[in-house]
This record gives sequence, C-alpha cells and structure tokens, in this order.
Amino acid sequence: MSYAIIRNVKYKKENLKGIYRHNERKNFNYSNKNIDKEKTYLNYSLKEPIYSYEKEFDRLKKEYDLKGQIKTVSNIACEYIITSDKEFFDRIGEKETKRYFETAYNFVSEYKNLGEKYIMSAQVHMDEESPHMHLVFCQ
Ligand SMILES: [Mn+2]
Repeated sequence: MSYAIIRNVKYKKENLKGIYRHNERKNFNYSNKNIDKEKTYLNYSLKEPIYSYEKEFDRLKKEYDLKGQIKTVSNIACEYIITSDKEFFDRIGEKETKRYFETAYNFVSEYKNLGEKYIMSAQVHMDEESPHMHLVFCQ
C-alpha cells in the first residue's frame, strides 16, 4: 500500500541559499550521495524561479507589498517535499508520475487561497532515491 507523503519545512532567510543550491542543482558536488548525476537530466520544473530564492523573496515582498518586519529569526519561506514510495512511482510510470506532481502543485496553489504567485519554485527530482518535488513558497 502506497501513501502520498508531504513534509513541511520552515526556513529563515539565511537558509534560502543552501536549499536553492540543492533544489536547483547549482552545486558541482553534493554531500548527498543519493544523487545520481547521470539521471539529473530527468529532473524538471513545474515552476522555475527567475532569481535565487532570496531575491525571489525580496521581489515578492516588494511586488505584493507584504507587510511585517523581517528579523533574522523570522520564518519567511516554507518548503513542501511531496513524494510517495519508489514502488508506487515504478508502478505508475513516467507520465502518471508527472501528473501526480502537477496535481499536487495545483492543490498547494489553491489550498487556503495560498495563491500560485507565492510559489517561488517547484522542482521535481528524479535523480535521487525516489521521485519527489521540492515546492518552495513565501509565507
Ligand atoms: Mn531533492
């Protein structure tokens, strides 16, 4: 029996650089040994950030006039890591896997009126242990 899995992580401004480098595959070497570089080309994006997450956050804050003072201790972004087990993805195949992540993306966009515009990035990683999506949004 497979389950849909969603893990929620909160980030302060200082964390954004590190997750950006992992999610967008900006490093040459990764401490994470699960990454199979030969499969990285299979990764895809449901939302491509124009800038780094830090800059995206600043842009959103300015563009939508988000209020509130940002302190170094403030959580300013959240990341949902959406996945299931490897057997599930093996069973449903490539096309349905893509549909799974697109459905999850649309669900998060609409959930509690989050607004798609606040999603900074959505990257599907096919080059690790099992397929998963990193969905980063501004809160
Ligand atoms: Mn990943």
